[in-house]
Amino acid sequence: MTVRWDIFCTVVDNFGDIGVTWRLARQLVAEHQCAVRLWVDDLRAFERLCPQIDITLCEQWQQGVQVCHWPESWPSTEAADVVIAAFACQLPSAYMDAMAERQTTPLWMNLDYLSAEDWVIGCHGLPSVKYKHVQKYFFFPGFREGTGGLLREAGLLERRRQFQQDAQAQRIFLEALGVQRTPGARLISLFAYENAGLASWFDAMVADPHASHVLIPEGRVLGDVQRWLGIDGLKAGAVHQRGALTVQVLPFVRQDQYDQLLWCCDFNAVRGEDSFVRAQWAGRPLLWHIYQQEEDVHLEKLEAFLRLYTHGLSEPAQKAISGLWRSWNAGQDMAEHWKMVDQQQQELLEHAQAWCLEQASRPDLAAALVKFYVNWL
Ligand code: TRH
Repeated sequence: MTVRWDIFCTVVDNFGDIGVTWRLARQLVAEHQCAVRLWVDDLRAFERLCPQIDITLCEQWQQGVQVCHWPESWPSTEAADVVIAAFACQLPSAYMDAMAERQTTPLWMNLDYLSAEDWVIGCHGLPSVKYKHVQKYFFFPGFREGTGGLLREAGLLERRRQFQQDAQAQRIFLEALGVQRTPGARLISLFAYENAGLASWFDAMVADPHASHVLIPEGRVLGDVQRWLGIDGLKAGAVHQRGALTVQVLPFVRQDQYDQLLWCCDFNAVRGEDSFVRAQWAGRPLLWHIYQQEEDVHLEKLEAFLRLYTHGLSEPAQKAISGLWRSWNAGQDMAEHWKMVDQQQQELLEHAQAWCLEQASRPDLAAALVKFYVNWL
């Protein structure tokens, strides 16, 4: 019998909430034959990643997923067999009643934020609160055994490998985005929040003996790029050159195209949660702009990930990548660390590939959720 899943997503800000739940919903349908309803409160954010979304509809089918606009007044609807509240979002009280009224109690889980901190292993899978007799459980994604793993679709690494070996496919893909790769230049993608360290990084690339071509999908970092270029009204399509650096603004692309963009690049600057994971699957060195939290708790998460990620690197490579990430996240000068990263390029590339394979040797998050459900039954 088909298992029915309801995934609830409130878009707090940015694109991570919908980015993660959309991937998960599709994967549960495609690989686990689940019937999935994805409840989203903000279809406009969704439309940016998936332009096929019709923002006027209450209900629509997209790639096998029933996408429902989370309405202000909740309709009477039956609860599913498995209920996922993404990132601690609050379910409608009428839906919670529907869960409690079901003949068979549903499995209710909170899909948490990704963190490499040690405590995650101890909390993953633990019971959380109860609503009437319905128990909620914590489900933590993560990088280590004992966590829920990372979202990774079947065959992803093989598709990536083929694409990365196919220079023509990459050229066609980039040309469709208006990118003529500067010959010999290192290709870099840049997706970040506002960052005061950007000017020093760009200055370093201008003066670099090695050419760089930076591709920037439209978004929050553009203000800093504009200030650095000394121009206004920067839009998709704009290309500017300063010394050894070419800066190009891209449109915000579809989510699957974003993956391919990461696969094309030699170095990816990413942010938040979902693009951070996808850059790891790209198997290329990366720079993470972590989502800022109150009281700087995000800095602990950054350090926890760095401890894991840099394990096994030589001391110079470890220093280079950690220094670059810390500077970026503090909005500080990037020049010295960028130079060091450049010197450790080969080792960092091999390390990124090894890290990717190590992560891919664990069960993926969708499979882990399904297994959690089967074990719970
Ligand atoms: O947008 P984000 O900053 O999302 C953040 C984080 O998830 C953060 O942890 C969370 O608390 C906050 O949202 C509310 O970064 P993230 O997670 O990388 O999500 C971006 C999504 O956008 C990801 O699915 C990739 C997608 N994307 C595209 O589809 N096209 C693009 O052109 C780009 C740049 C991104």
